[in-house]
Amino acid sequence: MRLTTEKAVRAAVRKAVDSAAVVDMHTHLFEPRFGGMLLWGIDELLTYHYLVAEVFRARPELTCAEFWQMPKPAQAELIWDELFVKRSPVSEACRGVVTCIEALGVKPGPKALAETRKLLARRSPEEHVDAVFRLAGVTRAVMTNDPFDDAEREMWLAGKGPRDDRFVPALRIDALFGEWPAVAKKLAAMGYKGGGDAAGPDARGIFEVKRFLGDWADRMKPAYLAASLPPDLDYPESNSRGRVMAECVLPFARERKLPAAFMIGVRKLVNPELKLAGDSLGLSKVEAVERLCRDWPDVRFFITLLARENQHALCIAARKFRNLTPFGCWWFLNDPSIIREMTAERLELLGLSMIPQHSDARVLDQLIYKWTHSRMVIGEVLADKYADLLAAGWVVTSEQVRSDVDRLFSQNFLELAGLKA
Ligand code: HDL
Ligand code: ZN
Repeated sequence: MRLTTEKAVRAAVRKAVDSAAVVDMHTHLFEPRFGGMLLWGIDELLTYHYLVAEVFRARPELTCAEFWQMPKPAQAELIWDELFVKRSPVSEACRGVVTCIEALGVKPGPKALAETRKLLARRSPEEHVDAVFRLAGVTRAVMTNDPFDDAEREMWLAGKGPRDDRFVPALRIDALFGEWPAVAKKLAAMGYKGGGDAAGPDARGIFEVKRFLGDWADRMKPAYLAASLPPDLDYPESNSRGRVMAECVLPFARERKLPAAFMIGVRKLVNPELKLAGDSLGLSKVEAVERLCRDWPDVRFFITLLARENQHALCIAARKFRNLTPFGCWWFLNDPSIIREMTAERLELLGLSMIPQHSDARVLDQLIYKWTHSRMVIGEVLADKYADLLAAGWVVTSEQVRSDVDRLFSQNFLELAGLKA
């Protein structure tokens, strides 16, 4: 239907965005068959590492050691008291908990922690997956599956069922990019015995890394190969990481037509006491991303960078290389003010050829808030763009808006990853 007024255009965009089925291309969620590895419920929501970093700021005298030795429910109660009762939950991570509680049907307020615990105590993980996927409007969530994690490896080797195909595997390979002697030790413990030295794997080592990747790709059938990498990543590199990248990972990705999803810019554990909350960011080398895309034109790269200052250059790099798809507002960028800025520059420079968001959810319930909040902001930015088009005299129809929005929230990823709709 043709939309002839700005009001009608904005209403159509809002409707399309709020009802779009989402394929979430990067999460840390697990199918219920993985048991306790799937985190869900209010205590997990409150002890999410984003909130842990914030509670230490509210309680400067509380030592990290004291906090970590508290049982999880006590940690949750402390965070609730400091960030939700004594103070208004204005941060994005805190507001997210409020959005979840409200969506789950509990009246937000000082008593909501107890209420939500009571509500969810009656639920099975499977029931909660159904409820949360429905509330979040998510149809599929890509997991982060790390064969170097002992517990997870055992789960995959045991092949416990039943599979829930709303969860899509992704083969996480950060560990391959460490110093080769340590990498070789880990691989040898799994039966992949390759040689090499500090400069990286030798021919046998290269063969064994590719055999490892092949075995796990056969086992997991991943949507892509995934790795989070530090800001100093360069390409090419004459070190262990560079040799594994150029001799193992990228040739394997090309042979198997598997996309590579690289998340670049994390500086691990700048404050080790905070554990998962202790990571920070750094400026990445966008030129390295350009060289990767230039030298491996048959590999699809999904790239997200952690520094706000890298985002414009990443869009320009994507204009130069069609095998580069920027995705998501990752981690410290997943805040309304920055999502707005990143979405506008991506639409202005890349049109609809990008993936505006992923949730990075670690706790199942987070799908609700991460997508509710993102739909709100992305929808506003999109509505501005269609209003501009209308003002320029373009014919805007609700059908075209719907089709465009579906590209952004699901189709782009499904097509580029070669997944069935
Ligand atoms: O490496 C990653 O996948 C990051 O997303 C980290 O998991 C990070 O801790 C995170 O949770 N970001 O949202
Ligand atoms: Zn992540």
